[in-house]
Amino acid sequence: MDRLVIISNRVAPVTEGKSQAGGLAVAILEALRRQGGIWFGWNGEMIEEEQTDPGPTITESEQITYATMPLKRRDLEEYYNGYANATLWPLLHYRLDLANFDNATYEGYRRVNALFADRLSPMLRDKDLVWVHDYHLIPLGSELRQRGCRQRIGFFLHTPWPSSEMWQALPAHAELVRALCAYDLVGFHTADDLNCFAQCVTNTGAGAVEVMEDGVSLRIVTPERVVTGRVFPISIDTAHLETLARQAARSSHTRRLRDSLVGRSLIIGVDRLDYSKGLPQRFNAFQELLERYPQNQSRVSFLQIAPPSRSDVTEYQQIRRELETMAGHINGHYAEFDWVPIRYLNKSFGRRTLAGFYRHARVGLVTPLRDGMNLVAKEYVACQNPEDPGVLVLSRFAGAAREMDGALIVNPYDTAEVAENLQRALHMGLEERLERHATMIAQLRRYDITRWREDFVAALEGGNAGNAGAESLPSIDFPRQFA
Ligand code: GDG
Repeated sequence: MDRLVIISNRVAPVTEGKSQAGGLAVAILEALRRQGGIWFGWNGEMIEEEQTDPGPTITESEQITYATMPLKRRDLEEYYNGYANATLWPLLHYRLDLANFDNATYEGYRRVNALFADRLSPMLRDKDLVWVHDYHLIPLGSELRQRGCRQRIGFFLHTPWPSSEMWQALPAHAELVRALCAYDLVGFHTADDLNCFAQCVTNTGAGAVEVMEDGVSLRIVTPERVVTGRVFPISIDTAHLETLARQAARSSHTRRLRDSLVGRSLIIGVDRLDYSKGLPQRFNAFQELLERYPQNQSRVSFLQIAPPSRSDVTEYQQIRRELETMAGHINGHYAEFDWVPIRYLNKSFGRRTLAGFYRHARVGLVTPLRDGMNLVAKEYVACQNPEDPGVLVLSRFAGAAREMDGALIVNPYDTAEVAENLQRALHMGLEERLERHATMIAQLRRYDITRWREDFVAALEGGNAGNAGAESLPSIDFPRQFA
């Protein structure tokens, strides 16, 4: 088997039992644990301008070779906090109002991508399969090509790809689309994302787009190469989580949670603290539930776990303050001496503990305003007791809504609708819960994280004819212009 080399902004080695928040890190780790390979990227450390860059440090653990390097203060400020998280992230999540367009940060973004390419290219062997992850590293493929790398290089985007109109607001929009055309394979979570990307390719004249015979991929013909664009809906390690949740049902943390609820129903939310996750709207919807259906007062508790992320970016500091205030108001207004409606926790828990919490919760509440996929939705389903499962209430704007069709699908902006569906979920009979859970767990067993990785790697290996796994995907209605 050829060597798999994975590159992501942040490399996060995780030792068993230690908590890790963030979908990309969770997914890459699951993927590499099975196949082995190299994981290249930033080690999370910052060095000062005058310090000499020591280059990548190599460590090995559990079949995985970690090649990590520190970044300089200015690089981090411009590339990571700046262009990646204050320009691209909001834009990719349809938040033009929050996007900051600044040429200096774009230069920093290009500089760090070039630096990654400088450090990585000497490590590559001819037959390596190179897999670049996420919006931080869009230009890495073209930087590697400029350094003579002829390996097969794939790119996967973990966020949504926005409409072409939205994307064009970015001054560097055409340049970044052309940069994506330096890859052999470009993967997205959903057909909508792929279609929007293809539209951008057409509008910018970066290539000619055609639908491939498998019905789920696009062929993008550019003067330099033929690029495949395809849908790979990311998934979870379903079997592992099912076992973990079964075991965790008896753990001391789950017992403590259960005891603290004294028979009340639990609604759970688990999200990185991020404005894309729709947390203020979710808090409002929970309040609406208590108002519209007052019988839930003193009977239902809402546990929201929200580990802070990207706390150097102003918008993340603001949302944190906003949520603290909201939780304070709602609790101040409704709490009783023996009941607090919202348990709002800004910290992370181990995966086993989370699995036990998911299993104990009657409702999984996942209401992002936009989300590439949302792994929490899938994890919640996998952790349920199949004989007495809880109900998933899921935003229509999460990629997961395309697959999790047994969920109650809601519009996260519609507070009343979310409240009604929470009420419905809390009172749903066993038969309906069983039926809804069965369809979703079957999909998660069929298409798990291993399958996702194997499909991507096979498509990357197989050249443009690679259509591995295509039969397990729903066929896509591509717009006529690509047919
Ligand atoms: C990006 C995209 C896409 C959260 N809190 C804790 C914890 N987590 C874990 C969850 C889950 C992961 O972090 C979060 O993944 P999501 O998919 O929900 O969201 P993002 O972090 O925004 O991920 C997203 C994903 O990449 C993969 O492509 O689905 O759309 O935005 O696994 O369980 N884990 C632990 N403790 C916590 O407190 N252990």
